[in-house]
Amino acid sequence: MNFSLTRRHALALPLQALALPEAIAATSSPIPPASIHFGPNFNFGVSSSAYQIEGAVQQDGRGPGIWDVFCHQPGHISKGQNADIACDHYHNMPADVALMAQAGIKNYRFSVSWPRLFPDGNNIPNPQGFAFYDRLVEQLQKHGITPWLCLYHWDLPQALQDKGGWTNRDTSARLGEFAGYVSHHFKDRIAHWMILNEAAVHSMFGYGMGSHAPGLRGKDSWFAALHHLNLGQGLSIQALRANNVPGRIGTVACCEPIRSSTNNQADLAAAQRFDAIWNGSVLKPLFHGAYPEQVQEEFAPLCQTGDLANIHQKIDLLGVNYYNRLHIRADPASPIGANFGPTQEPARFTVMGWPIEPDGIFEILTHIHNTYGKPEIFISENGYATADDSKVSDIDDMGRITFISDHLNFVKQAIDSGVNVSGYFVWSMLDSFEWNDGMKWHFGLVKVDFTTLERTPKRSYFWYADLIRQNAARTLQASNP
Ligand code: IFM
Repeated sequence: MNFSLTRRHALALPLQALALPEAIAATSSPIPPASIHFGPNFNFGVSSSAYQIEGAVQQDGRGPGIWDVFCHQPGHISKGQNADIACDHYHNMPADVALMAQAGIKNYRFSVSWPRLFPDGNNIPNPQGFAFYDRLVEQLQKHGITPWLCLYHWDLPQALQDKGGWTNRDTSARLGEFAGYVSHHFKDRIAHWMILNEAAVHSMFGYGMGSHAPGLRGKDSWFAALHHLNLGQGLSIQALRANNVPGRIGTVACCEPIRSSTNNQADLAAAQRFDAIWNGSVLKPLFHGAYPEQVQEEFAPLCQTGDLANIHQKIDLLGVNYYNRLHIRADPASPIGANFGPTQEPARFTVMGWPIEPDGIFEILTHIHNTYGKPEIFISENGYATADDSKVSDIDDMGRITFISDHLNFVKQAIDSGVNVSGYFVWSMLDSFEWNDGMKWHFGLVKVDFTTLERTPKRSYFWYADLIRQNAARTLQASNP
C-alpha cells in the first residue's frame, strides 16, 4: 500500500489510505494513548512557523527577510542549506491541512510571514500574501481546525534589518503597526492571537551569539533586541485591543528551568544571571512591569519613560515552549559571561544533545503559576528530534511517542496540582527547516522528503491521532453521562 503523500497526488489520495507500513504497525507502541486522560476542554494541537515550512520565498510579491539573506551568506547554515523551498507548504497547504484533519487535530498554531505580508517592511501590504493566509484560514475552518495565529516567529523583513532590526527602537513601533493591520484583516476569523515566539531565543541567537539571523554578536545588541521585542509585543497587544479583536490575546515564551552545570561559585552565578535574562527578562516585565533586579541596571539605558507600562499588558493566555532544562556554566567568551554547559547528573539526550527531562515541564509550569499570578497556560511547543540520516526509525519513531507521553504525564500532574493548563501543541506537524541546522533535525509527526517533498506520516502521527480521538470520546462520555 502506498501510504505516502506527494505534492502531485496528495489531494487525490483517499483519506482512509493513510496507514503505517505493516511491518511497523505490527509492533505496538509503548504507551497506550488510552492511559493519558485530559479534561473535556483540553486543546491538543500542532505548531509550526512560516519560514520553517512555507518556501516560495520569491513568489507572489514576498520580499526578502533576514533569514533569506542569512541563509544565502556562506557558512551560516549546516550543509549550506536554505529554506527557499523548505516543505513547500505554500503550494501543499491544502494537503497539509487535510493531513492534520485526518489525525483529528483540532488546533493549529502557525505564524504569518511579515515579509510576505509587507515585503518592504513599510505600511504597503501585499494582497497576494494576505490571500495565502486567507486560504489557509479557510482550509482550517473547512476542516474544523481552530487557527492560532502567531504574528512574529523571527522572520523580520530585511528592509527593517537594514535600519538596525531589533536593535532599533523604531522596530517595536513597526511591529505594533503590523499587528494592528493583521488583526484588523483577520479579526473575525481568529480566536487565538499570539504576538511573539520566543523573544529570548531570537534575541540571544540572532543578536547576541550570532548563530541565527541576522548574525549579530555582543551584549549591547542582545539586550537592545530583547527590550525592543518586549516593547513591540506590548504595543502589539494594545493594537489588538484597540481593534477590539474578539479573540483571546497571548504570547509565546520559551520557559526552561535553569541549572548550574557544577556547584562552583562561578557556574552558580552564571546560571542565576542566565535565568534572569532568559526567563526573567521576558516574563517579569510582561507580568510585573519590571526587569529582574540582577539586570535592571543593564536595561535602564534602553528603557524610556512609559516603556515598562507599555510592556506590562494583560494577556489572556501564555504559550510555554518547553524542551528541557538549560544547564549553564560560566564562560568569559560569552557576551553575558554564561553559556550552555553539561548536565550535572548523568542524563539521557536526544540526538541533538538536548537532555530529556520531562519533569522539568512540571517544574516550570508550577513556577510560572506561582510567580506570575496563575495565568492560563498552554504548551505551545514540545517535541523530539531525530536525525536526517535515520531511515526507517525516523518513521517508526517510538522515541518521539515516549517523549510526548512522558511530558503529557507531567503536564497532567501540573493540572492536578492546580496549574491552569488548557492545551498541548506538538512541535511540529512536519519535519521542517531547523534554522542554522538546516534540515539536519526532524521534529515532525510527518516525515518530509526534502528532495521529492513526499509526506509520510510517522508512527507518532497515528499515535497522536489515537490520543486525540480517545480524549474526545472521553469528553463525549463526560458531557453525556
Ligand atoms: O524549530 C524551533 C522553533 O522554531 C522554535 N522553538 C524550538 C524549535 C526546535 O528547535
